[in-house]
Amino acid sequence: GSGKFFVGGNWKCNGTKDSISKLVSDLNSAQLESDVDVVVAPPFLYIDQVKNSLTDRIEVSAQNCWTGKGGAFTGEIRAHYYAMIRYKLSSLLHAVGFTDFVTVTDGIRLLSKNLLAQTDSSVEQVKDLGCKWVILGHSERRHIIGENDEFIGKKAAYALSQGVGVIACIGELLQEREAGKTFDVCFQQLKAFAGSWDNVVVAYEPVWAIGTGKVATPEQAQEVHVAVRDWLTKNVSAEVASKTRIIYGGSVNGSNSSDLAKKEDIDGFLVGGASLKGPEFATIVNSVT
Ligand code: G2H
Repeated sequence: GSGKFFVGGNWKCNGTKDSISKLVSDLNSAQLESDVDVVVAPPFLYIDQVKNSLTDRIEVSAQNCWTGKGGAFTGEIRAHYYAMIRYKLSSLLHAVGFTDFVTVTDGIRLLSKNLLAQTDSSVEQVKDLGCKWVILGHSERRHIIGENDEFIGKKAAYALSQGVGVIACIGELLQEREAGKTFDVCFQQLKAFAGSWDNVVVAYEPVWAIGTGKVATPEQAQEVHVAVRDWLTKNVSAEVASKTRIIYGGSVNGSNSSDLAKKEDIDGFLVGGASLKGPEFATIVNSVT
């Protein structure tokens, strides 16, 4: 493997003040192997609570961020995006002759259905809360919310420019795997993270393994991790390829993590469901070999 083992817990949109306080106290009392970078990514609304109660041993990550600074966007966690989309769509609707308020508003709602469901927070705020990392390109954002490589690439470049590390997620859909396109898809997605690689951890998360209980076999994961490392060698540098952590995500749990961790190119995990249970998450952290 490369560098220090890295395990991230992606809590996604789960938890309450109470359940998060329990999880934090379980994590605080867990015995964690010292040679592992451990990071958790709470929902935005709970980052401050977590940051104020969690041991410094564990770093905190945001689950998303915006491509620039915040500003005048009442009620939004995200910054510019909402306003930009509204502005573009309303100009478009005006241009094609819809001018009354209700039609324009409904039109915007319809056209921007997915885009408006975003919760991008400014990188400055993410940093201010004490987050060292941000998860970008997660398949739930790509495939449910509709984020594309270009947009993800901009977010990554901005986060890195502000000194926030990026957990860069890539991974193929089942039909892409079955069509033999796994490497192509992953390379395409990697390309979007072009730029500085110093503060990037690549998370390979095959979409068919996410939240499905259908974990990739150690061999399947290893095969893609090797391909990612080769891609880095050819397209960035041998040094970056050997230093960059490539972690696996998708239905990792306390029972399958140690077999995966034995593989040469699996440098850690991004854990969803199983990261909501402190003791199980600790088991995964401690599967470092
Ligand atoms: C993949 C993973 C964490 P889970 O999304 O990012 O989630 O472990 O629930 O499959």
